[in-house]
Amino acid sequence: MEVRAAVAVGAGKPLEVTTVNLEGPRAFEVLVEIKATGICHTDEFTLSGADPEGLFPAILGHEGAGVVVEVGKGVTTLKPGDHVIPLYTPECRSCEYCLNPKTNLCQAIRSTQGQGLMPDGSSRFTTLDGDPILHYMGTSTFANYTVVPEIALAKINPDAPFDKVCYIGCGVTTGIGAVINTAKVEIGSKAIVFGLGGIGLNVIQGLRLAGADQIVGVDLNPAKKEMAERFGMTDFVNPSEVEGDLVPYLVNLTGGGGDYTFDATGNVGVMRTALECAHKGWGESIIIGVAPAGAEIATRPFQLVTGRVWKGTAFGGARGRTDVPKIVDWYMDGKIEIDPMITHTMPLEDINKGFDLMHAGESIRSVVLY
Ligand code: NAD
Ligand code: DAO
Ligand code: ZN
Repeated sequence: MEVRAAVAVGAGKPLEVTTVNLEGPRAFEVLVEIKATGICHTDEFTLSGADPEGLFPAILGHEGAGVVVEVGKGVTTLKPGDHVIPLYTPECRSCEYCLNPKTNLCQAIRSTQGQGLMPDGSSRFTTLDGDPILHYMGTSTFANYTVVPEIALAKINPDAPFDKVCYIGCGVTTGIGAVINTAKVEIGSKAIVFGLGGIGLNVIQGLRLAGADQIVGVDLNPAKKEMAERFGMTDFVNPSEVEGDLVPYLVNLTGGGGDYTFDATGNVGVMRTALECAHKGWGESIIIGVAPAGAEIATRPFQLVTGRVWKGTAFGGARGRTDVPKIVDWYMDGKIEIDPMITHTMPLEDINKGFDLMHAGESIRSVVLY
């Protein structure tokens, strides 16, 4: 079938909105009509060429929501009409990783997904001339129809609005999950969050949900303060306004350091600061941000010897088919908020404007509506 898609034709080039061919689902695959998709910093990371795994031409997008149109042979858990969120971290429930409660990094289709291919090693997308176009993160939600493996689809409440819950496909789950699944924050904790963008704001609302007492937000952009306060931030720090070293300032502000600190910037210097302002003896620092290719983190080992812990998290430690439907229900029950974070919407034809808004620091989330 012919579908409309925004194709990433090369690093640093704008997406080209065009018509492409999409082959139907093969065995254990599902054709999904995408109704809405968020534009995440990670799409920008790949499009910019900074992503060492970035491949072109490809159809990017990993924060979508839509409806099942057709299922391939062998699909048993989904049927046409089901509402779904595609998962860039699948959950096969049978690989060595899925069977280990310590991780959410299902490896069932990891190698082909990383190559921009479906699990059988081929692509379903081609140009109208028949040249292959690669998938991205197993999801390719910058197309109005996409084919996704069954194990990479979470079935969700059919009453949930696509234009809001698409954000649960990455930002919401990553931020809230980092607090609940990775850090396992306790009631009364003190926390410091670096970067108050689409991920950091969700870390903040996760901390509020977990009952943290003090939630310090750190961002160079003062325009981020108001929204972060709305989601539960208790103190705002702009590093450019702090005289002297930021670490002792934050340690003093939190009465000894954060019980939990989070990097949601992707800057390795910030990651070091986040580790070092975690509380001596027990503070844990969680890396969420994805750093540029080749970047390395550093600290003095004595920081760890004296009890600080460095951790990382992917997709908030969530097991998508199990956890994403629950997070959609939390939204439907009013336990978490999403609407104010969707600051801009646009048709697919204007998707490059969504990237421009991100570059200008003007949006939290832009959502493409099909
Ligand atoms: P964003 O651009 O919306 O937000 C980043 C924020 O960090 C901005 O508000 C910016 O002003 C602030 N910032 C930048 N440099 C800073 C500094 N030196 N000190 C303080 N604040 C600074 O990005 P986002 O969508 O929130 O994503 C954040 C990071 O998380 C990115 O690196 C992204 O790739 C990554 N990410 C990781 C996962 C995961 O599973 N681990 C999932 C999605 C996104
Ligand atoms: O299992 O090796 C693996 C792949 C893990 C991918 C995790 C991706 C999380 C970070 C990228 C940000 C996604 C938007
Ligand atoms: Zn698995």
